[in-house]
Amino acid sequence: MGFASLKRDLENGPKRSLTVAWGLDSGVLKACREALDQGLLAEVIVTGPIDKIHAAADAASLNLQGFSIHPASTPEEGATEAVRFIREGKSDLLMKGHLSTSIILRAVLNKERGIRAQALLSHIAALELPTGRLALLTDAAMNVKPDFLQKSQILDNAIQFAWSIGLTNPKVAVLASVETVNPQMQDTMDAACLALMGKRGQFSKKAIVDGPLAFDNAYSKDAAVQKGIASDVAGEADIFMVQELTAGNLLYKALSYVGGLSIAGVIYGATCPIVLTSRADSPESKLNAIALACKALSDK
Ligand code: COD
Repeated sequence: MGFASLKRDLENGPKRSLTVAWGLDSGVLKACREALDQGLLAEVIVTGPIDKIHAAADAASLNLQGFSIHPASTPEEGATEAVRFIREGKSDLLMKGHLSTSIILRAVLNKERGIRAQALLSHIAALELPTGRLALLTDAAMNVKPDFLQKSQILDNAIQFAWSIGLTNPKVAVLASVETVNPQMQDTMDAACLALMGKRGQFSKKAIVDGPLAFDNAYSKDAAVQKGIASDVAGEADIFMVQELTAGNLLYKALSYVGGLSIAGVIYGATCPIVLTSRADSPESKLNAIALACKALSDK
């Protein structure tokens, strides 16, 4: 399954309502227009200054039929109001507009007015590999230096998410810089413990977890064979888990810019998936991220 077949699968499913927080970004509005036109969405609510949202739409020659604009005068207010639409059940999906990631995440995490569902929220990106299948990468954008408990929660979120988009019984590679356990490298110890948790069935859904694996032997069966590594996951990983944000973010951007892969990301663990795109993402990538979030809702 690649992004094209993921979008095709959604054609006959329910059309969702999506709310964009501080949506004065032509690229985001364009992706929403496309998602409405392709029948993924039934409506788009946008928070922010009405005149600037119209100006962003005009700059991209977009018509705003199917959009409703809810006024907000600061990014913080735009984020809080957008989260309120989700909390009150008036909209199904949340999307980041032209505001910093931490502002929308703080509104989502707010203890009284937020929309947390799981103990930990985490970022999950879907990558279309050169073979055409989707794999997930986590966490490249939310949890900076997770401790072991948080790593296990990040992995649990990714396993649940994989099942929700149809990657059942996912194979997980917990990445480190080497594939052997080295007591001087905490990441290798944590990866081995996560793999053992997988073997003991300690995650909320079934998965085959192996680690530590270096990226070469996680990605390529040949590389694993040449190093003499016997692994059910090598070359077939559905989930690549990194162990800190910097590593994940570098990998995400290298795969996108150097590797040319299509990548789309969401935050998982709130009451709905949150579409998180960056300004530099292509319109296609933004549309893929909306489709990914719709797909994650499709088992609900
Ligand atoms: N899941 C659930 N609760 C969380 C999480 C999480 N991932 N992170 C923090 N919390 C809770 C804490 O337990 C606490 O109760 C409250 O939220 C505030 O926690 P702080 O003080 O650590 O959080 P903040 O507000 O300083 O920062 C939280 C952010 C998510 C905003 C922060 O971790 C962050 O900025 N992450 C990186 C986001 C980013 O810039 N990504 C872009 C990289 S491309």
